[in-house]
Amino acid sequence: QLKAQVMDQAAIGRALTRIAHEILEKNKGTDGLVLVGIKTRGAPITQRLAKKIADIEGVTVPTGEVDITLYRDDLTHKDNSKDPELKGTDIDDELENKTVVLVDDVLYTGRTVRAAMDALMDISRPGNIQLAVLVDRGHRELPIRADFVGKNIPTSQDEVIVVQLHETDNEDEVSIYEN
Ligand code: 3GP
Ligand code: 5GP
Ligand code: MG
Repeated sequence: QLKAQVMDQAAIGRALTRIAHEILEKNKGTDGLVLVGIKTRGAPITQRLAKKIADIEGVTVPTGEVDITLYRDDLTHKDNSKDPELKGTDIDDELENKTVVLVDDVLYTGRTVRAAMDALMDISRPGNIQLAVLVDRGHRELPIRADFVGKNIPTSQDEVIVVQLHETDNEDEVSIYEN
């Protein structure tokens, strides 16, 4: 059941523009920068950030994807007995000593990000891993935080953030639903 629309297309666009600037500011440009999206919706967000960075800086940064699977059939109830695991990656760029910015749509417990970091560090040894998310909904279960946040949306455990992107869902919108 829909409770509230929290970001529209313009708000999502502005948040990602700001994050693109923040990534460039924190890293003093694009040197050694690689953006890695966590599937599914982290991937189009990564491409949007890469495009904004190219528009701002005139440099195309390498991008990649990791596929982290949640072994859960019910997204509304956390199964704490199993952690998310790597399903696949398309990262062929050398990450050795690079600054990798992981990108996801929603940050919740932090377990997906932890799995993504494990996967990256199995491939190579990045010099630095940073995290960008469109939405931080709270409820962390690990000592993980995002370096770049589109919007902090405090939620209860039985609420769900629905992120729709035009690449995957034909429209740009972030809303809160209650089960
Ligand atoms: P995504 O793969 O595009 O990020 O986890 C599978 C999908 O279900 C995710 O899409 C996510 O958007 C959506 N989803 C909605 N609520 C939840 C939730 O509470 N937990 C998880 N893991 N995914 C959720
Ligand atoms: P975590 O592992 O931090 O609990 O969850 C992060 C992953 O689960 C993200 O990839 C995200 O897509 C998904 N996720 C967790 N909670 C939500 C939510 O409320 N809404 C959406 N859209 N995705 C969520
Ligand atoms: Mg996601």
